[in-house]
Amino acid sequence: MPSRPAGRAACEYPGMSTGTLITVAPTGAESAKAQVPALPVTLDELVTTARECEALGAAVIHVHIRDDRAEPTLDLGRLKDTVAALREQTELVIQLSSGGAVTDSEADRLAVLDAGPEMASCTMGTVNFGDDVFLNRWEFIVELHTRMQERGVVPEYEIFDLGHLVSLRRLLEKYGLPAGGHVHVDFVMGVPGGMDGTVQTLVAALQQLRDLPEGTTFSATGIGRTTLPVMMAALAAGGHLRVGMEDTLTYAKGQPVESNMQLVARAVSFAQLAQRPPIDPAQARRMLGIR
Ligand code: KMH
Ligand code: ZN
Repeated sequence: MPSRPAGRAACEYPGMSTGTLITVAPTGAESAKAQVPALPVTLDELVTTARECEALGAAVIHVHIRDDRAEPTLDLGRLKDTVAALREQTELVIQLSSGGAVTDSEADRLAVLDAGPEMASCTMGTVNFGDDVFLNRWEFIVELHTRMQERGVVPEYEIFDLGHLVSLRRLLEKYGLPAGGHVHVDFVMGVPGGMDGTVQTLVAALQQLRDLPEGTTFSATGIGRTTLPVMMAALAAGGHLRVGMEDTLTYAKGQPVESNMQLVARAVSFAQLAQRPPIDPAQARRMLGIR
């Protein structure tokens, strides 16, 4: 098993307020392998990426998988194989996407939990998604949340718009805390149709976070050109980071991303500069309430 990379935060959570949780989202469901050859789409590519990102400082992996034609899939057998391989070859917290692609059915998205992840995403509302709609009906959210409670799967609540925080508050008030008792949200900023990726919007989201249970933590990811401002603002606000090729394909103007490792390495550098070094997977599990 990989050992803690140099520069990891040594302190524990809570009281570990200086550490940064880095999540890598290496694949997503939106980009085509033909257009983005560096995208990890096979199980081998995914596991190799995961190992390398863990060695650099990632603690959580947000997983979307692809089929033999590199198309997004929620095939349960493949998901189970993916969870098993990542569990065997890394110590990363495995967070399966229950969002899938905008074309996936609610039934398939709920069945993701049958693959036995320790964590899964749970998007808190519908959002325009470029030319598409990412549909998340209230009844579906409630079903996902309660199934996760029953199975001990810890959610990461995905917030694409400010109203999603209102829904999260309502969800927790009506249906109780998630498995493990800790609330962690991820602000996905800069999606065309969702909240924009600016400091001002992050501040507005943080105001609303105050209405959530004490101790709620957040990470943030800025899509595309909002990657850097969101990363720096999140660090400054005491938040955590999600980076990866699901969200970012351009490293700098005119410079395509070469690999997920490049993005994780940059996040680690920023976190260290901010004197909030990355936490390791064991610390992440304690922070997130994963038993
Ligand atoms: N691919 C998006 C439609 C999630 O992973 O939970 C949904 C998404 C969110 O990426
Ligand atoms: Zn995702």
